[in-house]
Amino acid sequence: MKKPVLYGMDISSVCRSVSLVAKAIDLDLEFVEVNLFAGDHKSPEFLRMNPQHTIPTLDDNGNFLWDSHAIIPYLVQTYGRNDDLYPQDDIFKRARIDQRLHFDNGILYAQLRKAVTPIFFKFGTTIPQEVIIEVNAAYEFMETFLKDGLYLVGNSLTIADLSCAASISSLFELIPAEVIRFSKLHAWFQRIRGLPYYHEANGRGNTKYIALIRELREKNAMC
Ligand SMILES: N[C@@H](CCC(=O)N[C@@H](CS)C(=O)NCC(=O)O)C(=O)O
Repeated sequence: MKKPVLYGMDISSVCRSVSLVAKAIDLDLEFVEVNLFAGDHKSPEFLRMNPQHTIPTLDDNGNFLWDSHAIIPYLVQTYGRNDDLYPQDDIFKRARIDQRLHFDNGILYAQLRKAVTPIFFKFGTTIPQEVIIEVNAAYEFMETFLKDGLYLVGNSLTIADLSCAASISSLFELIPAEVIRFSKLHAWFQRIRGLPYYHEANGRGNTKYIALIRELREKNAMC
């Protein structure tokens, strides 16, 4: 059996969330860079794996899977030494984790895309006001999720935290969250940042991502 291969880019939040989970379960993934700017994801070889041409895409010995929110539970269930990050027997806890994964995909990641699309593709320099409003509403929801526990589902780290943290790390840089209003959210994020593998799996790529956005904003302002 070969080790699973992750196709992606380290600047992409949804790829970083898979890297966070892989590190959390101590899984040795092979990482293959797919340069979206060069169109690698539209090559016939890539389209054979993932006709939807998105990263991250996983190749687990010829089983191809895409969407980070499907890849992450798959990796924990297949390669995790235990089910702490995604419990099998506590069906309701697992359902709440799934809900947070959908929250990440449908709200956090969706808004992050809306925030950066004008900058990447439309020579924009600012983040649309409606996105700022939606993201603040999402911060508010997360503050509520954290009302009764240290993590997004209860008092232990789960894949919901790792998935949302990758999006939040980028959103916090682009749309800062007020510290007093969102104190639980900030404390939670500090907890995630304290994980020994955080920097390698997410922090480094996020810094590159934010630097790229800053550079593009400056360039677009000169157009
Ligand atoms: N919900 C998906 C989003 C995947 C996605 O849209 N990835 C972007 C990069 S961050 C992409 O591959 N875009 C290229 C394309 O859609 O052609 C996930 O969580 O994996």
